Amino acid sequence: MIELFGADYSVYVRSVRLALLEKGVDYRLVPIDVFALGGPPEEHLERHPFGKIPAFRHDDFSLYETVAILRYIDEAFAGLSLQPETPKLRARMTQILSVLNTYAYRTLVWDIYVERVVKPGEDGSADEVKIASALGEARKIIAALEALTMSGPFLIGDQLTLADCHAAPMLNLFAASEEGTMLLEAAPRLSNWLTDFRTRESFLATQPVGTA
Ligand SMILES: N[C@@H](CCC(=O)N[C@@H](CS)C(=O)NCC(=O)O)C(=O)O
Repeated sequence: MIELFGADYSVYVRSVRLALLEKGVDYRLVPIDVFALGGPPEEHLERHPFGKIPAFRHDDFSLYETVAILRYIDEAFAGLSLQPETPKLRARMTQILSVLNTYAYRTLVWDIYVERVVKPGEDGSADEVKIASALGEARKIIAALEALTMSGPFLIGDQLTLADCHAAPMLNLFAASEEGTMLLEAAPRLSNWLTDFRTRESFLATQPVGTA
């Protein structure tokens, strides 16, 4: 029995859902609202001491941190392998995962997407200073990811990997901002990969409810 604790709007939760679907592993999404007034529910803090989503449980084995969960899913279950065999390609995949976590998430999702797309829709206004000061870093991130994107249908060439599962939800949100559209135009390999990935069954099946 697999339980994934989180919310469908979360890019990190979606990465895990993509890996589960691509592996063909059944799971139950248990809704957790980490942004609730008063903070994450007390019982969630026992699963995840930092109060983030996702958290994961397979029978009596509990885990948090998305990359650890992604690797576990790939290694604990049969099905398509989502990690390259060779040391060099495996290192490239890990490098992309690390760039996404360390640099991309905060800048692309919070500093740009949330400010430009989410806040105005909530009757707030975008923090233009925050967006403007994130743009240089965003340009660097997109250029780095473009340089790491290999030729072929996936980020690591011919093999669908955990890097695709983790990158697609984040870049999909970033692309919804005008800054994202503009920066992705200068990254043709990455843009083509994103356009193709958006048509995958797993991606369509994990669309957050209420979004197109
Ligand atoms: N290092 C965590 C990051 C997860 C994360 O930041 N999740 C976001 C949602 S996409 C979250 O829980 N945010 C709540 C908060 O920051 O309070 C991981 O790899 O799983």
